[in-house]
Formats: sequence, structure tokens, C-alpha cells
Amino acid sequence: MTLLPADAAAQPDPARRHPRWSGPRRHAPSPFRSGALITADEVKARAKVLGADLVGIASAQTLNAFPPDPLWPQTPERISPRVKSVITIVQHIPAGAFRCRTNTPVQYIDMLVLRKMDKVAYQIAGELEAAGHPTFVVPAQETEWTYKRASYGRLSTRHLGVESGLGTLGLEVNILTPEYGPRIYLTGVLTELELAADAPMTEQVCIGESCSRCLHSCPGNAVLHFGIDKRACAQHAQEFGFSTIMKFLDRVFDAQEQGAATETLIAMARSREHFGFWQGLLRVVGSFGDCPRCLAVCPVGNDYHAHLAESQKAIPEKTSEKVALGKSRQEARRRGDPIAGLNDWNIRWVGPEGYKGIVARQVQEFKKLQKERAAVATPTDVE
Ligand code: B12
Ligand code: SF4
Ligand code: SF4
Repeated sequence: MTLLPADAAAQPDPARRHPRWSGPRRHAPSPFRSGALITADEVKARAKVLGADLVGIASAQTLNAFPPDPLWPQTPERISPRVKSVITIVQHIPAGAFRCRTNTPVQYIDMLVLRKMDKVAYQIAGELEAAGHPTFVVPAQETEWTYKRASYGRLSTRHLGVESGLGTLGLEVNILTPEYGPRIYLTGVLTELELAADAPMTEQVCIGESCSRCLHSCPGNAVLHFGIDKRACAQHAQEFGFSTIMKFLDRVFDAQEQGAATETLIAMARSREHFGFWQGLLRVVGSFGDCPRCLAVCPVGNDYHAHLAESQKAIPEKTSEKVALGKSRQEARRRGDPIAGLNDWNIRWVGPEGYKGIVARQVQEFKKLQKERAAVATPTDVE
């Protein structure tokens, strides 16, 4: 007689499941066994099977030794001294959303991308824990009230990405991956399991000052020299974010104090701003990720070469002032002027070797691959 697990009776017959059933057990069962050795390669392979687009591993020891801003250390240690490794999970934003007339499709799909990423991270955390290794996920978007006036997350997931060997920070401090440029979201899975860490890239992925397309496209003039003016960015990136809520409430309280009539207050509540908050609560749209311009125009990544090169070639926001600013920064770097984003501490995440033509190499390889594909295409393929 075969012994069945206790909940076997409750399980539906696998043969009778709907083929498109998408419950949590749709994937092959976890490969991790309690007491057995689990390697970094196995964890990465599993994350890919679960749907991660890219995955890398950083050592908690290194992350503790190199906080992005040492005055406000965003380190695993501050969350739990027991964490040994951080698995960085990346989900790319489909390029199609960047080909539209408005930003709304990106705003909506961002939310779906984050949802998928969280599911992958949650699943891998559960599987490692079931194999005996306590593991959890850090929030990918929320910030911590006590860190730098709530502008910092518990960990900087971009820096996790760099330390996990997945890319380097660009001129606008987005992390650029060779595969998808900056068009990604990232999260971190923190585990007490010791895993071999990936080596960070030493070559700068960002083309740098001679490109400056992110600077040209930025509606808020927020792109600094390997840095970002957060306040200026947030006005576009978070149209209905926390500071907009505060400004709205200030106006309502002022009006109330000045004895405004009930109808006036109701009219204020019927405003586009108030509607924006509701929309944000409902679906996140509007409360973050509103402005995708620096993501859309960055020429790094095969997704750009395949789908965006033509639609994003012209940058309507480009002005002669922005071009001049880019040039002056290029000269400043050539002269070796002190640049905060490239100082001895920060250069680690930008790529200490400088730009060595990764994007040009990528374009060549991409074109070669396209030619090969065209050559093997059968008549049915091209019909
Ligand atoms: C708060 C936040 C914002 C804020 C502030 C951004 C910021 N740079 O911190 C605002 C609203 C502006 C914002 C905008 C955007 N964001 Co945002 N954001 C976050 C969040 C939640 C926390 C950021 C954080 O903790 N930063 C940490 C610190 C280290 O960043 P920093 O101060 O810029 O870093 C520098 C300082 O440390 C500086 N430094 C400062 N002081 C000192 C002092 C010393 C002594 C030294 C040595 C260094 C130093 O050097 C660092 C390197 O430049 C993260 C998620 C997360 N948990 O990481 C997402 C995140 C960074 N955002 C993301 C995205 C996609 C965006 C937007 C594109 C959204 C959009 N479409 O509108 C824009 C892009 C803006 C840009 N170019 O940076 C993605 C980034 C993906 C990518 N490819 O990089 C993230 C990682 C979310 C995610 N989970 O994937 N964001
Ligand atoms: S998200 Fe928009 S406003 Fe912010 S840096 Fe990028 S282009 Fe500028
Ligand atoms: S647009 Fe150009 S300068 Fe800006 S991050 Fe991308 S490669 Fe770097």
C-alpha cells in the first residue's frame, strides 16, 4: 500500500486541473531539500524557473561593509545580523509600454511587474525556509520613516543589484543592466543561508556624459552628474505622492481656518488631486513611477535595440541648455574635477574601469544575431 501525505485527499487530481491553472503549485516542486547542500547556481536556476528575468547574489558581509551612504547605512545587518546572503531578483518592464503616446501604460504595467517580482521572491523565500534556512523579502517600494526623512528604503535595491553583479549605476543613478538597461525593478531576498556571491561588474555600463540622453529627456531637470535631485524628480515621478497629499491637506486646513463654507471644502475634495489619491490607493498608479522618461530613452539593452531605438530616437524635451550642460559635465570629467557621484566611495557602483564600449559591442552582437535569425527563417516564419 502507498502511504499518501495527510492532505492528499484534499488535492485535486493533477490530470483534471485546468491547463492554464496558475495556483502557487503550478511550477515543478521545490528542488531544495532539508539538510542537503544548496548552491548559489541552484538558487539562481530556481529563481529563473519561477519567472525572474535576472538574478544575482550578494554577500551580506560586503553589503554591511559598503553602505551606499555611510551616514544612513542601508545594510542587511540593521535588519537582521543573522542574514548571510541577499538574492537579488530582477523583473524587466516590457518595452511595449514605452512605445505609447502617454506614460499611463508604463504606470500601470509597473504595478504588474512589481507584483510578479514579489511573487517570485516570496516563493523562493518560502522554498529556502522549508529546506531549513530562515529567509524573507524586503519591501521593493516602501521607504522607512526613520531613514533620511523617509526617502530611503530599508535597503537600496539598486545597490543590491550592483553588488550582485547585475549592472552598474548610470548618469541618472538608475541601475543599468546590459540586458534591459534601466527598464527593470529589483527586490532582495534575505537569507541565513551562505551562498557564493557574484562579483560586481567593474566596467561602466552607462555610456556617460557623451550620451546624456536621460538628462536631455528629464522634464524636471533632475539628472545630476551620476546623481539625482530627488525633490525635482519626485514632482514628476510621484504626481500624487506624499508631498502632494500634504500640500492638498495644507490648503484644506488653511481654507477651514479662514472660515471657508462647506460647499468650498466639498469642491476641494472633488478635485483632480483628491481623485489622484484615490486612484493611487486603488491601483498605485499616480503615487509612484509616473515619469518613465529616463527609462524610455536609455540606449542600453537589447530591448532598446529591438523595440525602442526608432520610437525613442528623438527626444522632444531636449534643449540647447541641456546639451550644453551635458558637454560641460563631459569636460569636467575629462579635467578630473571632483564629482560627488564618482568619488572614491561611489565609483564602486558606477564601474571603476569606466566606459569601455559595452553598448557598441551589444549593438553589433544584436545585429549579427538578427541577421542569423533572418537567414534561418523558413518561408512559414516570414509569412
Ligand atoms: C525613494 C525612491 C525614489 C525617490 C528618490 C530616488 C533615490 N535616488 O533615492 C524618487 C521619487 C525620486 C524616485 C524616483 C524614481 N524611482 Co525610485 N525608489 C525609491 C526607493 C523606494 C528608495 C531609494 C533609496 O533607498 N535610495 C537609496 C540611496 C542610497 O540613494 P541615493 O541617495 O540616490 O544614493 C546615492 C547616495 O548614497 C549618494 N550619497 C549621498 N550622500 C552621501 C554621502 C556619502 C558620504 C557618500 C559616500 C555617498 C552619498 O551616493 C549614492 C549613489 O549615487 C527605491 C527602492 C529601494 N528600496 O531601493 C526605488 C527605486 C530606486 N526606484 C526605482 C525607479 C524605477 C524609479 C523611477 C524611474 C520611477 C519613475 N518611473 O518615475 C524614478 C527614477 C529616478 C532616478 N533617476 O533615480 C527603481 C530603480 C530601478 C532602476 N533601474 O534603477 C527602485 C530600485 C525600485 C525597485 N524596487 O526596483 N525613487
Ligand atoms: S523619473 Fe522622470 S523626472 Fe525623474 S529623473 Fe527620470 S526623467 Fe527625470
Ligand atoms: S541615457 Fe545614456 S547617459 Fe543616461 S543612463 Fe543611459 S547610457 Fe547613461
